[in-house]
Amino acid sequence: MTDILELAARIDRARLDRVPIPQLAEAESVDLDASYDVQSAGIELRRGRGESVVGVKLGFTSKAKAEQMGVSDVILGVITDEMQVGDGDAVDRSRFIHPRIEPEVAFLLGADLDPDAPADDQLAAVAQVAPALEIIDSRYRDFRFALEDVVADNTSAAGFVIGPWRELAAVRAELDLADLAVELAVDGEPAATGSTGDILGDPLHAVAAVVRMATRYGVRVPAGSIILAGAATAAVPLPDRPGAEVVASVAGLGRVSVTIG
Ligand code: OOG
Repeated sequence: MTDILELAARIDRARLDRVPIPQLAEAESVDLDASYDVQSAGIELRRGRGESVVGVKLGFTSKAKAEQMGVSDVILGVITDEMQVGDGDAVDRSRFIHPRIEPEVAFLLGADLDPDAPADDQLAAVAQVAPALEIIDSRYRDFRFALEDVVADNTSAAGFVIGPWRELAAVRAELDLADLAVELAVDGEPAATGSTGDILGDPLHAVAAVVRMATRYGVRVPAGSIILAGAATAAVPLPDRPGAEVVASVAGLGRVSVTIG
């Protein structure tokens, strides 16, 4: 039988020690359900140290990301308060192993997600929207993994930055959320470009995907949760020069930035 707690502890130790480990799926029989159990056991370890869960993230919602990593299914991870970096603040790069950064769209829930409600009513639970940055950092050697590995590793979640929130209804009255240009810039130079439409065809589709996966894998997503809808472009390495600035801009929504401390 797969030892869920042992695998969770192994990944947790890799993260804390910043020493990458071999993929699990190579040596152990870990199926996708077991991987989500490992992820959840890892989150319990973090909660035991005082971290709070603040939301969820999706991964591999864009073709660019799925192709970059050679993986095809959408995956769900959990984000905690310890991962959040303030907009414009410095992030300590030495916390990570081989971090990458990607531009995203984030949603804030004003109500609980109701798995039994029709898709349109689920959207009504979303109160606000913001441009966001996600820092990912695989705990596996060479940033290489199978789907089961990356799910067990909490979908490489490592950090996130949320830009200015705006009321979703006001934004939708003004803009087509499925067709906004996205740019990731490092020190003012474009590093990746895409469109919000690259996120599941429309980042709002992330809400139904979260409902489906959270129900299936027993993840709670209450009012007040943040949803990171997934990257719009491939990820780029987090620069390692102190003072370097990374900015994500989403046309019409605004910008969000982080500097390397
Ligand atoms: C997994 C996380 C992918 C996204 O937005 O596609 C992800 C990884 O690439 O390490 O967060």
